Amino acid sequence: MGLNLTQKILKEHLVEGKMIPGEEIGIRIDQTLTQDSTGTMAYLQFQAMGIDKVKTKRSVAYIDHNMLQQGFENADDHKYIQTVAHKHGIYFSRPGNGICHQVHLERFGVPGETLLGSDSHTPTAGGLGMIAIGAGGLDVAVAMGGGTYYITMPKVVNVRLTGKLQPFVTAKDIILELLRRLTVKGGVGKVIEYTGDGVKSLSVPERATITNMGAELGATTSIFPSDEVTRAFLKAQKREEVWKELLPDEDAEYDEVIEINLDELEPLTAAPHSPDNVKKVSELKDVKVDQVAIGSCTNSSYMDLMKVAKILKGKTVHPSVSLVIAPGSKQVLTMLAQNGALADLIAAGARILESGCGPCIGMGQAPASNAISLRTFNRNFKGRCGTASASVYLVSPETAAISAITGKLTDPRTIGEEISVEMPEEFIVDDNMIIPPADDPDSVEVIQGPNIKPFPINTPLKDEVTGKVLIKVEDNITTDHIMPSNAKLLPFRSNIPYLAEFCLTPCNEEFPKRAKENGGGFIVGGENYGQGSSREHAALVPLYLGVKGVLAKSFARIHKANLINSGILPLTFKNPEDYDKIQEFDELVIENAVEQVKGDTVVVKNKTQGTQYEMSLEVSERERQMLLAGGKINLIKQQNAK
Ligand code: MIC
Ligand code: SF4
Repeated sequence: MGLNLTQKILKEHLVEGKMIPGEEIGIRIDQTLTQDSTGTMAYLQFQAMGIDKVKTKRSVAYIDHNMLQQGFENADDHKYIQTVAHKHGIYFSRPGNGICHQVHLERFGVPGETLLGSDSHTPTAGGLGMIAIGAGGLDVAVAMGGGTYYITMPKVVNVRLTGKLQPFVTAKDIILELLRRLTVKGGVGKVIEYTGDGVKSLSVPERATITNMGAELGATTSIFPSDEVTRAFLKAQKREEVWKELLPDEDAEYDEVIEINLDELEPLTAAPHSPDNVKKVSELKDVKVDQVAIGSCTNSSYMDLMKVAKILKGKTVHPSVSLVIAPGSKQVLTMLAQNGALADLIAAGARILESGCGPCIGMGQAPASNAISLRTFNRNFKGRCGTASASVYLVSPETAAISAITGKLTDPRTIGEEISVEMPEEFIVDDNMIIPPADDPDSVEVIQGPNIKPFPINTPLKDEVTGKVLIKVEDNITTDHIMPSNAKLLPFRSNIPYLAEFCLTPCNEEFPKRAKENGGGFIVGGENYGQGSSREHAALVPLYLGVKGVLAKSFARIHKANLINSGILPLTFKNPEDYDKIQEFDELVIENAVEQVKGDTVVVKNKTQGTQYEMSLEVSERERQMLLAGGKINLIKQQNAK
């Protein structure tokens, strides 16, 4: 039986386990990336491991998220990351050089290699034929130290693309179509592998838009083959030497097959407040727009912004619209500047932001009260833009640009004139904003400013785990609910005690107070609890507040791993009706917890109601040891002591 591309790359990197879907496997990691809002924590953890130099083929630290610098905090973190990277063999991408995923695609990604990143959109590099996975900072720290990365062997879903995109229908619409069909939890436990004739017509940045937003499906990762299109892209980046052809075997088997005929697609949008609330743009009438934001790791490539520039050339942004554009990288911005497209954007009235995440993570450009914002980004969770009453629609750059002119959500096909942008034969390559690791690491002093506080560490599991239900929340709670991130809070990513004051407050303002007054307790969640980002703060902050376990209908992959790394029990209701019965403030107890956690079923007694719930503990043997030890760091310490 032939292998699909996912299986081929995983097989080549397999260190432990059998490649049977559902079983845990350990893989070797070739490359890592961090960004600044998760990086500080990751490097503190790396330093705590006492390893001098990273053991990966390539590790890169990016500064792209926390760039507003309203106080000293972000700049302190930047300085810490720069010096720690310099000392330990890590490349440092300076602020202004661009969004980690865009720059990694341009300058570092290698087909066939594995990449682990402390950001959920790391799968972007799957557009180059990498197995690229998002994880919590601690897992990335371990991988930098040469440690194995563990995942559940995924099922591989084959998305066969046939036909060709029609004018003004884009890669964004392909991934929105998939989100429409599969929903935000449809990809959990799966890798999405793209094949079919339609693949050939998609450039690497277009493929990367699709693999990027595969994160919103909850997928482990997404991947495209490495073919002549990939070669041309790498050649244009002056990196052809890293190219190799990587295709699935002709008789490859897949766990599931989905067909998408590109000819039949039309411009789509994810309406508020979820990336899977997908509608046809043509069917939404009279959506008046207040803000249009173009950029993010999904849609900020040279090709994307050139299309936007062509649409805006000679036009003026509608008087009621504020248009902001954040180019994905210094390379993109330089090229737009040199060929005059930047002048067209500015002349049309666009507000140009520096190359970084910016409004995508609420770092500035919060829309007005009750505003409608069209964004080329990947997440439209309520409040993520910085304004709780605003409504965000996710769209393609073409739809965004046209709508910025008309002032309402507009199907770009209605403007008539077809635009074409050719992939450049050569990109402007200048890595002067990437600082290589020091030749003399001993002379490098790591600078750790006062904003950087120690992170909490759990204690080994106690035999009796008790506490109240501190909060009960619905399905699809995101890490943006658990640990909100915006311009006010992002500067405190290295300050867990401060962040704790905001934990789960979008769901209930009282949560931090309740947790403190009761000395911790339990969280009850619905389906897909913890979807979204990789931020381990969504586990570290509950840990700091004394949360001992989360009882949910199901969990998102990265968040579940982060809970386990922190020694917090992720328990799944065996009988979903129990979710309906359990109430806030019920007093829970897990008796004989140590014994119970050694098995697959944990009985949680509800002392208030005089009932009990059978919960599944769906973890590997290795994860079980972590839960018993009180988290990954404790387990590593125990193992080192032996
Ligand atoms: C996001 O898009 O939510 C982020 C900000 O990039 C996060 C990482 C973080 O919270 O720092 C992610 O996607 O993992
Ligand atoms: Fe940055 Fe937004 Fe991409 Fe997250 S999703 S890495 S915040 S651009």
